[in-house]
Amino acid sequence: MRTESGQIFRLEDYKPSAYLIPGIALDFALDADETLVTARLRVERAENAPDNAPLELDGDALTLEALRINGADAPVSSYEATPDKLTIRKLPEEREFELTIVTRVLPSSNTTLMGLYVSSGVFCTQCEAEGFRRITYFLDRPDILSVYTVRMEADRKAAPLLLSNGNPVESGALENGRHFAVWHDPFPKPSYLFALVAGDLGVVTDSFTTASGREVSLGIYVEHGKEERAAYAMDALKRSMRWDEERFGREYDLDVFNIVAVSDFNMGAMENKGLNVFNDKYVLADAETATDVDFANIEAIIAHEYFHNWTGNRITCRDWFQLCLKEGLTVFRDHEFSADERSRAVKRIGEVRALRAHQFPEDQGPLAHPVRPRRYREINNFYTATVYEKGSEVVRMLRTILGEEAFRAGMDLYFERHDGQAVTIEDFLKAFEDASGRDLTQFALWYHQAGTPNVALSSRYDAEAKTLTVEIEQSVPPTPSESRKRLMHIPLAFGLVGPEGEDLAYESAEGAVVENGVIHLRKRRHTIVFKGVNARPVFSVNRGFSAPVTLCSEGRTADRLFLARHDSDPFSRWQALTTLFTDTLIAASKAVRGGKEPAFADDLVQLGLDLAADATLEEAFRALVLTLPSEADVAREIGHDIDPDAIHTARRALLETIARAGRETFGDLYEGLHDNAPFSPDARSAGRRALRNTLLEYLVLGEGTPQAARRQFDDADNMTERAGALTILAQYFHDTEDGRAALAAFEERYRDTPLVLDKWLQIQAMIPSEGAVSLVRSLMEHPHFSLANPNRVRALIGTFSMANQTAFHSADGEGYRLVADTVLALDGQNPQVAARLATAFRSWRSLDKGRREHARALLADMAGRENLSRDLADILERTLA
Ligand code: 0A1
Ligand code: ZN
Repeated sequence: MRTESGQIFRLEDYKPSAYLIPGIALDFALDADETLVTARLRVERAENAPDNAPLELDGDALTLEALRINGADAPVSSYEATPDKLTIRKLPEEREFELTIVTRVLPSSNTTLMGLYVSSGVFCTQCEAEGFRRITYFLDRPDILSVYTVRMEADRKAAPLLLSNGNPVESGALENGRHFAVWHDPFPKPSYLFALVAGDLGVVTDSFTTASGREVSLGIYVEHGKEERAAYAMDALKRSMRWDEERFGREYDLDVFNIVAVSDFNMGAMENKGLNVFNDKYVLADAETATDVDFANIEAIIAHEYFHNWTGNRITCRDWFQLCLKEGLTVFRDHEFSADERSRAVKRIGEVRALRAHQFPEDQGPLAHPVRPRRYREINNFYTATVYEKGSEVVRMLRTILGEEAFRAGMDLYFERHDGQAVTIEDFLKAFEDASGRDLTQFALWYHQAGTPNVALSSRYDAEAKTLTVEIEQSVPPTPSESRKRLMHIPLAFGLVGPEGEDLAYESAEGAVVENGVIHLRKRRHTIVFKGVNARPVFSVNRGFSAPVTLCSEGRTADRLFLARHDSDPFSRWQALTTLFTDTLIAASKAVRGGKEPAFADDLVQLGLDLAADATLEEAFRALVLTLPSEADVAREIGHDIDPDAIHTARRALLETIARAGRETFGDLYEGLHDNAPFSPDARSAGRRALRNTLLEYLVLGEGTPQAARRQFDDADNMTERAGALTILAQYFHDTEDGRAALAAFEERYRDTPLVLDKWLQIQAMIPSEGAVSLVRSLMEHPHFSLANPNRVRALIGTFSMANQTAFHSADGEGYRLVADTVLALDGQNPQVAARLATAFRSWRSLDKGRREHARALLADMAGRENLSRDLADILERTLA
């Protein structure tokens, strides 16, 4: 494990490397206990580099076995090797030379899941961001691009399959039951994209013919017996490959494309060139074991990793500060893919909900950082919602500002200009400036400045003059180490909604640049006068969530009720309703705290019922309409002195109010949605199931008995409906016979299906009862649970900390203690996952005084421990600062 180090890396300190490594040949003698790695590096002194610059190679927990320079053993006095660095001071005079480095690594005792490790008997690697240095000493930075040739040998029985990046070259038998394979990747790549997999796995194969007629062999490798569950992933892969050709003109470039699913993985998946490695949760799916959300995630992540082949691999990052260059852009691409494959409106609402749930709290708390950070202590802590999701929003705004055509021209220029390079955000933006002739200087602040901008807005209509005057003001709140903010370029899509719901025309707009339905906010304050507006409109703004801002507009409830029913933009309809629900929940929470009964307006409840029953709307949209803002959503909007118990009580009261009002309608709707068609994971069918599950919760609450949920649980022929029913039984009836029986039946049925048992953990981790902490502690003793597997930890402890507000924030501090204990126990094994779990504390300052004190004490206690990993120390320090 890496030890704590206070070193801070800064963007402005970037220097090109004095040495390059254009080629590397790696040889692995694979053995789970002890693997010997022989790396032959072709090293070149960079032009302009001083002759005598020492060569400093990165390492992490390495043991050097041998070092040769141009084939001869290096004299001991010419170098210095520690587990985390190899410094060679005496080097040949020539500009080019060869280094041979032999290291010894220990795969089976590698619990960090970085570098070379073993997952369920399969050797695999994870090198992003800095895992390659756990395999061999190297210039482990993304601007060092090398052509890789990889030879592996292993026991043939234990590892009949030997995979690496690129194309297969050669394979054959060796003595003692061993065999070997050689792979060659012709595309120069950074070390973080290196991968190797060796083991005994089953496979699903297929092929894809590219637009220019090249045949690509596709393989998805999974545990034996699980091949059928990889069919959907294969289908998603082929659709992704076609889509990237059609939408971005990008073709695949190798003869093979392989995906391997492993069960121990720190993140979702990894885009290694030609050999994507996946968390099996994002590959395996069928009706019996996966929910519709799982299917959608698989489609999105398969696409995401595939799209990285161009945005990330062919064009990569100059340094890790540029992480959003590949991640924000690739998330944008996968969002667009899913929008094209499914319902665009529903997809957009989902994206915005996720952005608000994960990125907004990050941007508004102690861990806030710009989309392109300027400093870091541990890069692994920057795989954040800000870099990924806000990074994607920034690319989306770029498209809104430039328009589809100029955006595509900019992308084409970017691909053409930078193929094979390691570049920066400045290079990216320059391609769009050059392709469109626009100046993006002010827009670039979205990459450089942290914090969620606020936009305040008011409007008035003058019937006589036929003008609508809109006042808009922007402000960006201070964030850690950035107290003064500059004005942003905020593109706000809008419409003037007329009495019949149609968008009203206007003759002219003065006071800001307004083009193609978008207001370009660039100054602090704009007064925009729309002239020639024939009727009083309702101003609909930030349509489609065109800018990731918080909007504060005058609270005209009647206007919101109107927009929710009539706006032509479905996102805005949903947004209007959500704002109404959120405001009413904030008011109700206040009432509860003041000892009063919460009350809800009839017209709002009726609006919810009407939209839910509106057969002209897609079912998935109607399900979203009935999904109230979560407790965390309401807490975030309240923002300070939060009492999660009051929010819970208020939300429950609103659920019950709607349930009572809608009892009959919901019953009919629910029954009407049932069909006997065989299961299909398509978006339309998924939407029907989503609506059924949402209705089921209201039915159960309206009736006050678990019968309907029990029936759905028993009759379900797919996981979406079974897990949906179980969630409701667990939430509301966990201490009754029905709840207990359903949980036990589910456990029994899926005893041997780990990914499904994770759902069982997850569902229980969300139960908002007094006994929640002890239930989770007891589940940690369950044979299925293990701290060594990130999926188990996320399912139980991650869910508890993110989706069980009353229990995590329990007033006695025991929820915090549970998470803190787990974080500390995990840190010695897997610092990355421990650090990520610790981010659950990031909003601690916004809670009420008692909770704040408990959280502060625990954070301080953790931060004071000895031997914390750099990952965890960094998160704790920033959270407390
Ligand atoms: N580049 C991957 C994310 C990723 C990052 C680090 C990892 O190491 C544990 C693994 C995956 C992606 O964006 O999908
Ligand atoms: Zn990615």
